Amino acid sequence: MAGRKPGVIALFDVDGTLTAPRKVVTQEMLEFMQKLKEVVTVGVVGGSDLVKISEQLGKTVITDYDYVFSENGLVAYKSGQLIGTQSLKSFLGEDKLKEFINFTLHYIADLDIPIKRGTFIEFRSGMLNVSPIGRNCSQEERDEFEKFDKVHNIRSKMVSVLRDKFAHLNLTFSIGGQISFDVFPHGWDKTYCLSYLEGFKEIHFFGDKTYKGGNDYEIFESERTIGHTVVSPDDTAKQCRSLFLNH
Ligand code: M1P
Repeated sequence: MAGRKPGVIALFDVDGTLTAPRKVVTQEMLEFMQKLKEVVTVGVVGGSDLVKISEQLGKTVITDYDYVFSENGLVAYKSGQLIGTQSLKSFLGEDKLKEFINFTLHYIADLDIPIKRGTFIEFRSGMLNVSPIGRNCSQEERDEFEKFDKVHNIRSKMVSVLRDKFAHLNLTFSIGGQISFDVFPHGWDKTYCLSYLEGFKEIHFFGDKTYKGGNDYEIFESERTIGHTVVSPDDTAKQCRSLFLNH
């Protein structure tokens, strides 16, 4: 594409960076991203699976962006083509996986929280997503859980129990959204997607959870990226305008 800066990629987190958390991207942001694609390579890296990223960024997401990394890049697409996947099942093996799932479901069963719905563990390609309230709660119930969790620390207490109990499995627990946390092997955080970007000399990463413990922290801190902290999708567009569009 004429006018594109060679060797430069702008890589974006999804929730809180391109969209409001778990909400659909605005038309304005979509148009902005298309404009940005004229001057740099553009990629997206989310903790969610492709189904959820598509709900937020649109059904044509894998062709709209040069790179789409779902599950932190454990499932990776380039120009609409699948270029790599990682498997948690192969990494852990069925026995350890079952032990972890059984313990986690027992823990949730014993948890006294105001409401519970369904899908407490979502089994993804490279990770498990664990939700104490259950993933198929409504938007209102999701917002209520988030508030409740801020006061009662349901997820962080659960994570610390799981981290101790399964220390031997070398797992990372990442609280990136409102109602759940992701579980994957050490190193399978968002830095994983950088293995697909060897040819780039400048990798600009934009994310909102770039603080220690946030799910953008590792990639933000990586020596391979130039990290940018944003506070909202509008802030993302503003920072990109001044960095890449010179206004
Ligand atoms: O992108 C951040 C997180 O988004 C979702 O979290 P929640 O449903 O808790 O708001 C999940 O898809 C999670 O995997 C992801 O990290």
